[in-house]
Amino acid sequence: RAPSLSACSSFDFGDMVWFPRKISDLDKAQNVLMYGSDLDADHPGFKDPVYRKRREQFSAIANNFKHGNPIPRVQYTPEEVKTWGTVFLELHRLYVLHAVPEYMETWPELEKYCGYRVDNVPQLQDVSVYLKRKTGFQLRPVAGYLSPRDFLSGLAFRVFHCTQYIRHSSDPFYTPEPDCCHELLGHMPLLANSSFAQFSQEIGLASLGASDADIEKLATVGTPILLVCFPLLVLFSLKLYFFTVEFGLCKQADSTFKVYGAGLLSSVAELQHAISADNKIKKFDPEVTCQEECIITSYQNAYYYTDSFEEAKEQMRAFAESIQRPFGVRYNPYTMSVEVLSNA
Ligand code: TIH
Ligand code: FE2
Repeated sequence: RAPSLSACSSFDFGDMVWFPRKISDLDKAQNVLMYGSDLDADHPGFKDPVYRKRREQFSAIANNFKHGNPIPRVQYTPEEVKTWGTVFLELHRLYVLHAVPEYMETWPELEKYCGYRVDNVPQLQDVSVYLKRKTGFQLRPVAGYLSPRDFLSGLAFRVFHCTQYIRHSSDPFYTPEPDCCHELLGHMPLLANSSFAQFSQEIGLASLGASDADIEKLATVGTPILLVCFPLLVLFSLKLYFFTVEFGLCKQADSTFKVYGAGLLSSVAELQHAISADNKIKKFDPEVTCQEECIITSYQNAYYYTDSFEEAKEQMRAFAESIQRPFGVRYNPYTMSVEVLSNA
């Protein structure tokens, strides 16, 4: 398939939007979209003044953070540790049955090096040091939902933006926004897997170069496939990210489905929902999946599977290559920077 390049044929390099070129540029790409410390009305913590106050402390840590700093340690309250323990215990039962083997493989190291225990919330700094050694990923604290553009840009540098606060105690089994249970239990075990780490970085690199204005406009108009072009990169990368890294499944040799999506691996309620709704599980196909709606505050309408991470990666790559960007990007690991190459 050769996508139409109509909307980008007259690209002028002077029009290129800003995006981070070196890892420290991520300090300038920190737009929090929702929640942050000013919680929205449908958030379970909205009416709880103690929770809101507490969230301000976490926002301050994230807002003051600069690349290269250690991530400040947090003393979690007994109530917070209790919530963590409830989520941890219940999920653990489900992981044994439903998590992909790659997820289970890294658990022992997280227990050994990062303090993963039912009575302890692991510290982001410890996890960051561990991941850096293992797959080159590092963590950055963030105050709430980061704009998709900024979040995906981080992945291009093997930086994962991580919330540090914990969900409200009233609903441990589902929360509408990411929290440390989601990051630590959902994402970290797989970021310690080198194939998965590579996959995550490639999604990030594929997303670089479109403006937020383009995304807004195109997201509301819908995404006719004929207009596939680089301004859609962020939107498409986001959808592919969402239905793989957040909600993906892998089909096993025995034809059962196992879960690797972090949004499922951190929610007892949605995990149970997904694995019991066979008719909602569809084969991952970037062309189809990038048209699916991402639902943020409740369960997904559909979940997508591949036969392996490698397959997801190959499909993602082929799709990213089919969308021609007027410039190329290449990551230089020695300088931790993105080089922009002219395609002309
Ligand atoms: N719903 C997830 C949970 O309850 O753990 C958190 C999120 C996943 C994806 C976005 S928010
Ligand atoms: Fe997530």
